[in-house]
Amino acid sequence: MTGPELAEAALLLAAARRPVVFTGAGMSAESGVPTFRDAQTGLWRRYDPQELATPAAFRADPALVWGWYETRRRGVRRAEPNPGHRAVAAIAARLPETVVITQNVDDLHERGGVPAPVRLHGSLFAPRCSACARPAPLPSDLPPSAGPPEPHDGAEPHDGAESHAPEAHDGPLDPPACADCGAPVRPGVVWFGEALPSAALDAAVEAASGCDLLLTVGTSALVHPAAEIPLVAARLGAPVVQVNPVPTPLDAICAVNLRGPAGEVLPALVRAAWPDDAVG
Ligand code: BJW
Ligand code: ZN
Repeated sequence: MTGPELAEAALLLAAARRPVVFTGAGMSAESGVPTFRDAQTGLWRRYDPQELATPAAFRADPALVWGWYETRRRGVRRAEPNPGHRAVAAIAARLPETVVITQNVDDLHERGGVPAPVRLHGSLFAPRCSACARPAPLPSDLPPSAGPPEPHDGAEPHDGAESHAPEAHDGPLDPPACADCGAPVRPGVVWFGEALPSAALDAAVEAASGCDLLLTVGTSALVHPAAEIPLVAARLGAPVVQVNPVPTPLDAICAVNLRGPAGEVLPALVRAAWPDDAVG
């Protein structure tokens, strides 16, 4: 990728000392992890993610919601960081005051070389009790020995075409019980209507308030309060550079819009910012 926009963004990145990289689901798309608003596949085709990612959905049908997250967690386990994740790590290595803020619940930034991103929406890998909040162990990733999942009310029959052998599970699944109080264990993510972890939100607002560049990557910027992080930076005068194949509500506040996939644009941006470095 080349062009005047890339050159302009590269100048901004090369001049930055305290950049914030703010990421959404598009960051992991080229790793094969579906974005939140992508159409669901397999058994999950008929469900709307916005309706599954709620406390009410979990209360109404814990097996449905737990099974959806287990399917996704296992998908993420099989995924690898893409060149975009590695480019973000290269920025953080070049500029040690970089803060990476992610809305993603996968672990691809960590595996891509950013050890401690600020996580606004939790993690697929930190289940906890839905009643007493005690952290719970992750279920084993071994395929269940009992065979295919039980049919479940309302779910489509599994036609086998999209199964992910040898990990046979892909469907509703009863959550484990808390070892302390027996209540169902829930995914350690932030659902609609729930407060974001205050330490993470505070860290994100502080970083955005003090940054000298905000690079937003792969987010539709539809979900609040996370979507306000780039706005905070812009309001305080930091240039905002966006990487996304399509327009978003952030277009208007961006100094540069780089239309393209993160896995191609970010390595090109790093190479253009520091042509003499062997990174990205
Ligand atoms: C590529 C690409 C490639 C593709 N390269 N790019 C203000 C206004 C309106 C509503 C609200 C408001 N404030 C709060 C609300 C309500 C609500 C909300 O925002 N609703 C909106 C939908 C209207 N917010 C909340 O409920 C939040 N809580 C809250 O406000 O609590 C108040 C409270 C305070 C005190 C006490 C109690 C309560 C919580 C929000 C939690 C969001 N959680 C989720 C689910 C996490 C678990 C899970 O994954 O299942 O987080 S929702 C979902 O959206 C997920 C994501 O992190 C988040 C953002 O999505 P993201 O990352 O932008 O993904 P997509 O799919 O939308 O977009 C992908 C983008 O990538 C696209 O643009 C593509 O083009 C692009 N792309 N390929 C680069 N290769
Ligand atoms: Zn408990």
